[in-house]
Amino acid sequence: MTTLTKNQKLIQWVNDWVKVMQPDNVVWCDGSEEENNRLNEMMVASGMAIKLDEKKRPNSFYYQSDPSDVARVENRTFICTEKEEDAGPTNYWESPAKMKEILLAKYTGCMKGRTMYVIPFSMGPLGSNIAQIGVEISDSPYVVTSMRIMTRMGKAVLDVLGDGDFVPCVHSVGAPLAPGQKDVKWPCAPIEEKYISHFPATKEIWSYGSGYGGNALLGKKCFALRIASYMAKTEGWLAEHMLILGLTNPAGVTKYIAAAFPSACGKTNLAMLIPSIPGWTVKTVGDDIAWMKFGKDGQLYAINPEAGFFGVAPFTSEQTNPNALHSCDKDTIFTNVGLTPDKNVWWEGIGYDCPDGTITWKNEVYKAGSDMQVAHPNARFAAKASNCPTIDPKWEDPAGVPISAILFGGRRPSTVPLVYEARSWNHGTFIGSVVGSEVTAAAIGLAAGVRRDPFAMLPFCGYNMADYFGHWISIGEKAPDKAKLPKIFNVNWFRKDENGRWLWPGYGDNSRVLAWIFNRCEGSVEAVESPIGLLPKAQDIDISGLSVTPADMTELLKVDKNLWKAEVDLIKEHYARFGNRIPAALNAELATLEKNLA
Ligand code: O2Y
Ligand code: MN
Repeated sequence: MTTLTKNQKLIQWVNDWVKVMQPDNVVWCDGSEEENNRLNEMMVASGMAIKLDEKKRPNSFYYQSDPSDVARVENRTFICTEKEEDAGPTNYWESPAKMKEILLAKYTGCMKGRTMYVIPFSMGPLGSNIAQIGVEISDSPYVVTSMRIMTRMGKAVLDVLGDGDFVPCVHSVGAPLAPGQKDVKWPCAPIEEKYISHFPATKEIWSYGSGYGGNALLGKKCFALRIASYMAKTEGWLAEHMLILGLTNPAGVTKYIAAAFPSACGKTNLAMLIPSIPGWTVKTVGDDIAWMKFGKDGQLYAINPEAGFFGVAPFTSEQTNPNALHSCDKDTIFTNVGLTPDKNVWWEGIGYDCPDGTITWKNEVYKAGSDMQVAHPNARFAAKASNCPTIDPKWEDPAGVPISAILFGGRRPSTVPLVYEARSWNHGTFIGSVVGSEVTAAAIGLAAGVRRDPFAMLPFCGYNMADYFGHWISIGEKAPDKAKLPKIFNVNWFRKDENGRWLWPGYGDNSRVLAWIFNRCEGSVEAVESPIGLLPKAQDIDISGLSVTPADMTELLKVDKNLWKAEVDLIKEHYARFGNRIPAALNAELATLEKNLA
């Protein structure tokens, strides 16, 4: 076994887990192309992977997961703190000792018949003072090749790590092989045996039983959000579920914007948006996660800790998001999409008919014209950020990019205007704390209403969410230069009229709202006070060439006091979940809103 490092703590940690997990082999991953090719060839030979047509999709591979292992599993995701209240009411909790006892039993002998891969990775550009290093051990070669896309992975990371500290990430698919036992295509454990466990106090991640996405690629949701959010609280920075984009105006001035939205709000589409207004451009720094720290100049700087996009394939098309589509032209791992007879990929909403004979994600043969589902709704591509046509020139800048504005938003068919600006950092924190999307009962099998997803962090906050709100307040208090704090806005692309007609076209036309936000940051446009915050004057949002009428604009920017009074009641219900842990500053913001509506 070549350890590739002299870091004694790391070598000892790996050796300890080798004793527990009893793999047949241990491989330290160097991240090289040769290693990647070797693993791909091995997975193709074993039947786990299919190589796509080299001319149509160079260096790209196709996978079908086990039908029970298709997404993050929130009810099997745990925050393990000594006191349950420190995990808070929005997380599944177990005590660290009990969870470690359960998992040590499961991990014992769990890699028999398999290889343990040691995967050093950096979240963020190597050597950036905002970046962090982790090491994942895993018995999944798919995890290795995926981590090579999603993070900076391999020997170079160990060189930067030296004797330093790393976040230890333990992963097994939980399917040991008896001598002579033939492996399955996608090994994993049954759902009730999966555990995605986080130990924030000791910065550890222990994942067992799933080989899919956020459950297995531990740098992403587990480290970059759940563990990092706790680190950020203790160290005074921000780890957020936010895209980062660079917006350039016709005069060539660029401002960077971070934005948090619950799922199904078009986050990746916004990150890669093609503006419909002449002269404006959007470049992509990241589509999912932002880590932000104050720079020496007092400005908040953000990096994208990831190196790839783990995007939802269905409904990604030339029409909805050509930049995401072309990010996966090559070097991509596709999971649970359709495999066409000419060894290409297909998914619902790709923009053309599915070829007869395509293999579905469930390995069935698609009959043209039938209503068979071809791709799983959570089918994914893992594509290199560097292959994105709109990647920002500063996306790998170790210093990060200066953030001028932070956006929140959800799917709100009524009540919430197209855009409004917070009056202050605390008011913006209040807006983030009440983010939510309206859901119909049928959509999620729950009661219809607003499903709150504060800061879009509901499944990703590694500690009590009310304390996380408090951390946001304290960032505003401790800011080295309060005048340089980003401005905070709420956007809502999803307003409908009383007949259920969308009032705003969305997609590239969202650039018209971004332009107003840009101009607010520059101080070149005025806003008007309202009970909920600062609103645009209708004439300051460019709707030229759109079918949006002045009456639509009035509706889009309307604040209906009665609807907002009902919203206040819903916010009180939402806050009540957190008892007396809600920061006083947020209760004060709620009281101000109520007073403004009286
Ligand atoms: O289902 C998964 O494991 C992936 S979830 C995901 C992937 C990329 C970006 N965001 C998410 C999310 O759930 O927010
Ligand atoms: Mn996400």
